[in-house]
Amino acid sequence: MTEKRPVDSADSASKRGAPPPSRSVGPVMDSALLLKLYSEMMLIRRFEERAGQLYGMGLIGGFCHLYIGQEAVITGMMSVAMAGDSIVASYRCHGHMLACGMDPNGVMAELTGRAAGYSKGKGGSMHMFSQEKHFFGGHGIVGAQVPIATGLGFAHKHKKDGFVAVCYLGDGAVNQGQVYESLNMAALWKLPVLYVIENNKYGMGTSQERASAGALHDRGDGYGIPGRAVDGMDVLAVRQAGSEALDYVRGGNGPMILEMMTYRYRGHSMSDPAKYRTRDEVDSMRKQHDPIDHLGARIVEAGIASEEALKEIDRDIRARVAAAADFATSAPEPEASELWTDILVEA
Ligand SMILES: Cc1ncc(C[n+]2csc(CCOP(=O)(O)OP(=O)(O)O)c2C)c(N)n1
Ligand SMILES: [Mg+2]
Repeated sequence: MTEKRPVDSADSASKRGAPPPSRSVGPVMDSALLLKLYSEMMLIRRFEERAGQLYGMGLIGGFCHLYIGQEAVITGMMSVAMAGDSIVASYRCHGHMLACGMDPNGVMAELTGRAAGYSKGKGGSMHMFSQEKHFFGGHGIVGAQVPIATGLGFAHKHKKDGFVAVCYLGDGAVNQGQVYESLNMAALWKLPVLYVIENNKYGMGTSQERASAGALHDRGDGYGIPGRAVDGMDVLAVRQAGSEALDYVRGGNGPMILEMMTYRYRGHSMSDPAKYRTRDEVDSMRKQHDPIDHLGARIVEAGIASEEALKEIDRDIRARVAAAADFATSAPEPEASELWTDILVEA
């Protein structure tokens, strides 16, 4: 429960309103760590590609929002979180679940609506939970995860368990009113909550620049919540900023905001005409900033692994994802009687 994920922690000496100065998160060229980060990002990429294929084949129903392009954010953050920290995300959450350590078979089976899925096939893409991995959804209402994370932060503070709540929200969600009610309470009661804005530049078909005034990481200014922008396409930059921010929040200083500058390559959901951006824009992001290619090149340059070795990792991951897809398409559907379960909890 209190096991720390592989983190190089550092002391936190910041005051509210003054985020800690940059510190190194340890030897950046730690070979095993770099390969682990590479594999974890690749697992999310291949899983999402496969989910997109299954959707196209009609094997996944309802909504499905792919995380392709944004893998460095959750991978870097989870590499510096503690195993008991609570994680809450939006509907673009498959990557978050995998990075939390949830089983790809169970996640894929939920996508295909099978009884072996994390929500017994009744939640689908946007509504999966794992108490064991401290993953609290998966939320289809834009911004709904923010008060939930704030409540989880309240619980961590009340229980004095040393854990924090990490809330992932989109650039579009930042304009929701409930976000500000949450920020106010989190700052007022110094709750251990880290708000991670995944600024992928678009909220459905609306560009963030057209929809939002000011810098998103400054949205906590009025409450004295420090905020910082981070290169969300660079897993090591995410890791470093995440480590510092988690130290700050865990150190009893109250909440903090990180704005991850990232990009989604695929459409908002599976039915997106993509008329709001050019193909050139997407291609140039992929070519110049892809988080997996970028880390792969660093690994090869540093002589940590050859290109062939990286391909081998990819082959293993593809096989693992193919097995998850086979499982998810052959596992039984829920019994009709399940329609009447998990509707109401009587306390
Ligand atoms: C309260 C609410 N309003 C509107 C919607 C419809 N909607 C779904 S996703 C979305 C855009 C959100 O964009 P962002 O927060 O940037 O997240 P991203 O999809 O980019 O990950 C909207 C408006 C919704 N689900 N809930
Ligand atoms: Mg967005």
